[in-house]
This record gives sequence, structure tokens and C-alpha cells, in this order.
Amino acid sequence: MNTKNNQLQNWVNEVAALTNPSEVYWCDGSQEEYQNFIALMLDLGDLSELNPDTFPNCYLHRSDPMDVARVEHLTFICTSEKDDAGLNNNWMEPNQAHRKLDDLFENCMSGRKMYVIPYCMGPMDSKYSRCGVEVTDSPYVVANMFLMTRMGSEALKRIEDENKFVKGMHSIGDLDPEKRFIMHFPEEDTIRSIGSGYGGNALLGKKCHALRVASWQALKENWLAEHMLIVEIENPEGEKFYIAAAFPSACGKTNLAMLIPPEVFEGWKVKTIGDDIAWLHMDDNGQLWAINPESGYFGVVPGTNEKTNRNAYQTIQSNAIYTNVGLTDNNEPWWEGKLDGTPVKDWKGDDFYADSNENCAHPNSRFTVSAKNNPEYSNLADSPSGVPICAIVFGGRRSELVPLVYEAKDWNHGVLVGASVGSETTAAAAGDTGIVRRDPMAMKPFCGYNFGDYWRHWLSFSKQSQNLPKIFHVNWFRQNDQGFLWPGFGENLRVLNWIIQRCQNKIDANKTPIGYVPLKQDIDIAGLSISDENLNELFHIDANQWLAEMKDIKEYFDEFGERLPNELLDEHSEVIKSLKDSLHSSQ
Ligand code: GTP
Ligand code: SPV
Ligand code: MN
Repeated sequence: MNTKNNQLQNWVNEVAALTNPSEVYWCDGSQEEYQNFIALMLDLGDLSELNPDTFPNCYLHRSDPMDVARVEHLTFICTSEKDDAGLNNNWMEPNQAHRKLDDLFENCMSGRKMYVIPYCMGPMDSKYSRCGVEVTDSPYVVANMFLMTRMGSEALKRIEDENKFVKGMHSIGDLDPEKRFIMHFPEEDTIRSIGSGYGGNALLGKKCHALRVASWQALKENWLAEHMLIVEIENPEGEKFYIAAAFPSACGKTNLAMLIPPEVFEGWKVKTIGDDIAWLHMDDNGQLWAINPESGYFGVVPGTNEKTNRNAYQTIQSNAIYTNVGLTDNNEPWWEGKLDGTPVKDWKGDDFYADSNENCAHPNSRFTVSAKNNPEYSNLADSPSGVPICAIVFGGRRSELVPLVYEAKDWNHGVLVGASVGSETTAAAAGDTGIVRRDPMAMKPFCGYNFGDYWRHWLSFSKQSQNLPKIFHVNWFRQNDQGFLWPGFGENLRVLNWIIQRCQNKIDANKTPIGYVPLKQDIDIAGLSISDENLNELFHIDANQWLAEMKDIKEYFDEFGERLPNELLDEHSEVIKSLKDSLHSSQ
């Protein structure tokens, strides 16, 4: 017996009987164990050591070149009713899915060891945290889970006491993309993933548990599991504000969570609570509180440097695992956007030449680090009650149309704003990049149930509370033929400052058909070289283009049929009406 909990012991025995590993190892989560796994992977050739003088305790992992990102077309939600998964998800009937996976998992670990990882998503002593156990045959997964979750003996103890945990079964299988599936059984608190060793496909605590399964639990238990960063902002007066923001994958969450204030913002302090996932609960006063279920970051490497984000750059100088970056002539990691070093190997390990048209690092290359590595880590990330959220910010990557920032008229309109998010696809998922798609609340790949029900759940909060956060939308990615109109990164604090002042009811705004837009004097541009023309462009709202956008959104909503809440359509009609009115009055 490895645990006194029968449910857990029986399940692990069952998985072992099916997958047939040579040995079963229960992880204790100690630093020593982590170092042993690193040594094992160095031995196996799964990792190589990076320059120990400049990048101490940092390692490079090269994944299979066919296994470099999430695979949305192979990700399924297996609910008994197809409609519960919704057309935002791929669906398979649960019995059929289990049969298919049983075949794939049968003997898949023979000759390999199986590792049992008990983990706790969220602070160990928080009532909002939820536990899980991932069983895997990948030492890389163990090492990543060590850096990113609270895993090991303490989590096991909580699981034994609660007798409740999400069961996650993972095997890299033979990495054949044809036999790759990431399947979720929310009604059974179960995840089964095979054929990939990469990120969100394999680190089951992250997207699979903390978003897809947790969003289902959150619906049943009246809370929210969201693809959101959580950031703490302190102004020079010493007032602290906590903002949660949902942007799609590779659209700026980690960077906003680790923001460095511009020089002219003297006295401002920004600290990170979380960079990817937030679990939100309402207290008796109707205030939303957020915890970050994770304790580490799996962040996009390309673009990270001392100028764009000094914190992120410092965070990955030691004790980091790099996946799919290139190498310099002195064995340092290298990627597009790195300001120094001479790259000589690309992410596949092939020779790299400066004049190559290929990428040196894979566009979805990632770093894994403990959150404690972050120089601006907030201790409140460990607070069992979380932090009180004053603003929720949605955003997307839109080279056209969408202004730098606007504020929703109220909560229900804010739900429309979130549900309408469109964003250009990125390398975080397999498939074409740069194509605008609807990504409601940045949850298209991560909502574990029908979006119609999800929007209804969001809307229900305005009936439960008078104290909800204000809702905003931002877009750091507007472009003209010269590139980005807005400098982004640290300068985004100028926009957050406006958001905070709106939350304090300190300033007025322009009421437009799509929401409140800043009065020009209220965005502090001191010390920023931005032309008036660009600034005007960033706040311009073209009613005709917005009418076309709203038509597109309506077509998308209509696909959800009966599950689509009427209130959302009402909000949509309101916006259309104001857009049309604005056109008439300007004629
Ligand atoms: P996931 O981990 O996939 O969920 O991504 P994320 O939302 O955390 O995105 P991240 O902060 O890692 O940024 C993704 C890419 O966008 C990186 O290449 C960044 O350099 C770039 N980026 C982030 N913020 C900004 C910004 O304000 N402006 C511009 N132009 N680029 C940005
Ligand atoms: C994302 O794609 O949103 C990520 C990376 O945060 S992964 O963990 O692979 O999902
Ligand atoms: Mn993410």
C-alpha cells in the first residue's frame, strides 16, 4: 500500500494493470526528488544542461518535432449528452471514448516506469483549492509538475483526508499524432491523455484539470474557472488593486502579469499573483475573489528580453526548463527576440545560420519555472482566500478594428464583450496562425461545457451581486503598415491606470455604442513617443466596421441555438441599435 486511501490505491492499481509498467513510483515532491528526475533525464538524453555559469540549473528539452503545441482537434469533452459539451468542443460518447482509450493505453507503459503525482491546484490550505492525481510515464511531466504545481506528500495527505480528486491518466504512448487524444470526462472527474508529452496536452493539472474539468465543477458549484492572469498594482498612494485578465493563448497574459512600470510611473509597484489561470469565488458581500491554482509558469519564450520584460527575463536565468529553444555557441538558450548571443543550433538541434529563413526557437517554445523565481512574486499567491478583484479585462490580438481599451456599460454588457472576443490564432495550438476566430473569454479551447450554458452562468452573477468588478476590453496588437500602433509591455500600465481610475469612479469617459472609451487627456502618455495620429487611430470607432463585426458575432452566437441565453442577444441588439443611431445622427 502506498496510500491509506482505498479509492486512490485501487485506481492506481487499475491503471497499472492496464498499462503494465515495469515499476510504480509515488512522487513525494521534494527538491531532492526533482534533482533525481533531472539526473535521470540527462541520462536518458531527454534533457541537456545549459551553460552552468550563466544559466545555473537550467536545462533544454527538445520535444518530438511533431509534438510542439496543444492539439485542439484531438481534444474532446466526453459528456453523456452531446449538447452538454456544446459545439465549442469535440465530443465523444463516454463509453465509446473509454473503449478507444483502453485500447490505446493497454500495455502502453511496458518497459517504462509509471509515476504517480498527487497535486493540489491552489494554496494547500485554501478551501477553494482542488486536488488531483496524475499518473504518467514521462519524467519530463514529473519535473514540470514539480515546478508548476504544489505536488507530493502534502497534496497526498489532503487527498487522503478529502477522498476527492481528479483522476488524470497520461502516457506519451508512441508520440504518434494519429494515436493522440486528450479526453475529458467531467461527469467522472477524469482526464485521459495519450500520444503527446507537450505542455497543456500532458501537464494535466493545467488546462485539462484547472480549466476544462474545473469549469464544469464551477458551473455546478457557482464559481468560475477562467483563463486569466491575476496582477497586483500598487499606486504611489499605496492603494492596491487586483485585476484579472483573460487573453487567448500567446496574447500577453504572462507579460501583463509581470509588467515593469514605465520610468515616469514613479512609485508604482506591480506584482504577480498568477499568469494563466484564475479561480473566482463570490463572498457574502458579492465581491469576487481570485486564487491562482498554479504555482509556476509555462511561458512563451520568444519575445522575452530585458527591454520587453525584465522580470520575465530574470525569472528564467536560473532553475528553468527550456523546451524547444535554440542554442548559442557558448551553450546558452537562444530565441527570436533575445538581444545577445550567437545562435548555432535551432530548436530541433540542427545547425542554425544567421541568414536562415527558419525560426531558431520554435514560436511556441516555452520556459517552465517556479513562480518563486519571479522577482515580483506576490506572497498573496499563497493566500487561502485569494485577492479581491476590482476589474476583469478581456482582450484579443486584433490588428484592426478593436480600440486600445474600452469599458463595458455594466456586467451583462461585459459578458457580451467577453463572449464576443475575437483573436488572431497563434502558435500555442497546432494549425494556421494569424486567422481571426471567436475566442469567447479566451476559453474557446478550455471551456469544459457548452458555451451557451457558460454565458448563462456568467450572466447569473449580475442577479447575485451588486458588487461585481467592472469589465473592460483591451487590444495591445493594433497595427498599421509600420507595425504595432501601441508600444505595449510595460506601457500597458498606462491603460491599467485608466482602468483603475474608472473603478474608483474618479474620471469620466466617452460613451460610445460599444462602451466607454477614454477621454484623450485621461490616458497618461508622459514620456511616451506616440504620434497624435496613432493615438486617434487607437481610440477610433468605425460604426460601419463594428456593424459588420456585430453581424459576424451574431452568426456565431446563433450556432448555439436553444442554449444561447436571450439576455446575451438583448445586449447584442442594444449595441446594434446604438451603432445604427450613431450613423444616423452623424449624417
Ligand atoms: P499563453 O501562455 O499561451 O497563455 O500566453 P500568454 O497570454 O501568457 O502570452 P505572453 O505574455 O507569453 O505573450 C505572447 C507573445 O506576445 C510573446 O511573444 C510576447 O512577447 C508578445 N506580447 C506580450 N505582450 C505584448 C504587448 O503588450 N505588445 C506586443 N506587441 N506584444 C506582446
Ligand atoms: C496556452 O496555450 O494557453 C498555454 C500553454 O498556456 S499550454 O500549457 O500548452 O496550454
Ligand atoms: Mn494559457
